[in-house]
Amino acid sequence: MTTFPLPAISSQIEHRLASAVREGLSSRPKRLPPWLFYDEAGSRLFDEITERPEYYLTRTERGILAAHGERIIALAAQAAADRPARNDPARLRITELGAGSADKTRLLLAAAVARQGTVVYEPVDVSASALDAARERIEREIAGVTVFPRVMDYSHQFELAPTSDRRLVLYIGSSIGNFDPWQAAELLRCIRSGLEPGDGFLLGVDLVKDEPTLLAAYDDVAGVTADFNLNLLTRLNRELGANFDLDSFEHRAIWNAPESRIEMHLESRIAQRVWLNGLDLGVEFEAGETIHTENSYKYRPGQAEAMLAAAGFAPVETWTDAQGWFSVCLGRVA
Ligand code: AVI
Repeated sequence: MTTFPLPAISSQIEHRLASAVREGLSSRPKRLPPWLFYDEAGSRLFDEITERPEYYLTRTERGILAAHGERIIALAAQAAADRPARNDPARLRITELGAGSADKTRLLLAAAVARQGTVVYEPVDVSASALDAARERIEREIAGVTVFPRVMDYSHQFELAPTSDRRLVLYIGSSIGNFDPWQAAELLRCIRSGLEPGDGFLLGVDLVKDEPTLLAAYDDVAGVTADFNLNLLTRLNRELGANFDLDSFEHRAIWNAPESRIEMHLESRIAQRVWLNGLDLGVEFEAGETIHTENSYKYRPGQAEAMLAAAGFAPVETWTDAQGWFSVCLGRVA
């Protein structure tokens, strides 16, 4: 076997990546997990996607938070009638799963600062560099916010430092939609178990709508989503010494109505064999065969509240845009 020098990445991530790719490309049908999208280039491409006119999700959710941010903060801070507040008056701290660009979060942070003068913001992410960037940007841009970043893989374990504040945990941006229903249920239960009575949880979900609108959001005319999907192969070429020829793969977005999800695939245009040096693995593709790279579930009205209730949250209020495209639901730990 030829040895291939892998670039220096943390051994934990290297191991996780190697085993996910080996397992996914050896499966039938072939698949790769969506967390592989988010290397530096992929994170930048995702930010670009959120600015494409076809990707209605970000601006629709932002509109909901702009219209209802103050009420969301007020409800989250409100002491549950049957439970004493842990401090008086209840101070909120805002915890966000996935640091992202925090563009929409600033609406809630500003509402919290307006209500209580200052606020602690805890972005949670696996990437320390994403958290550093979030801290630097938010402390510079929003007066009154103190950022305590937490490096954590919240999909596996959710443990936060005890606080006398009431927490509002944000899981917005339709991120829950990238998990299969059983994984989503498990994740919500895991989050719930890390919270205390009276704490709030804000979930942003994308709703089912007409197929052309859904498909366009995941196959924009400028090709940014295609680049985002194909960048995954660039990452495997770089980090696992693979020889994927990007021109021989094509981005595909499919609406799977029975499963209520958009699927993203990478379709091989030709019959070919790809070699992954770092895994000492050869992978055969038939012409037209795909690698399934992402699911993005879309929900029906009422489904998000049912998911919250099943995980042990009492649904408090739901806000939806005028077109009925996106919902933000607040739940509270009973
Ligand atoms: C991060 N996640 C919620 C996005 C979504 O819409 O499922 C990822 C994405 N994939 C393609 N476009 C955006």
